[in-house]
Amino acid sequence: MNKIFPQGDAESNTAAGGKARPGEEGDVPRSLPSFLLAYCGDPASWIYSDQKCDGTNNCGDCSDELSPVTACPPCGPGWWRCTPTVFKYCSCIPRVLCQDHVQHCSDWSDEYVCPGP
Ligand SMILES: [Ca+2]
Ligand SMILES: [Ca+2]
Repeated sequence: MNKIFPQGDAESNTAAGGKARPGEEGDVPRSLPSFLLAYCGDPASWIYSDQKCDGTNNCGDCSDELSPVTACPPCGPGWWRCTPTVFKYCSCIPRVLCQDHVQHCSDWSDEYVCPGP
């Protein structure tokens, strides 16, 4: 996953005081412009705004993927809608996980309903 770092001079970021780099646990992203950030259902947690609605559970509670915190569009063409068994995904799994003989949906629809990638 590519992360967006702010454009512009790096010196102003260091000046803002960070030993911690953005993305590290416990870091408060004071030095980043707010448009680069999105907050999770738990306001203490944050993600880069491009991690919102990307299908991956970045917040840990899926609040970056699911209402009411975000209004993400439904699964795209590369995704299969189901309740995943894996922590990494929220309401969709990538279709490459269909028909791979491993259960990724709680109802097994990735193996028995999804036609595959
Ligand atoms: Ca996400
Ligand atoms: Ca599967």
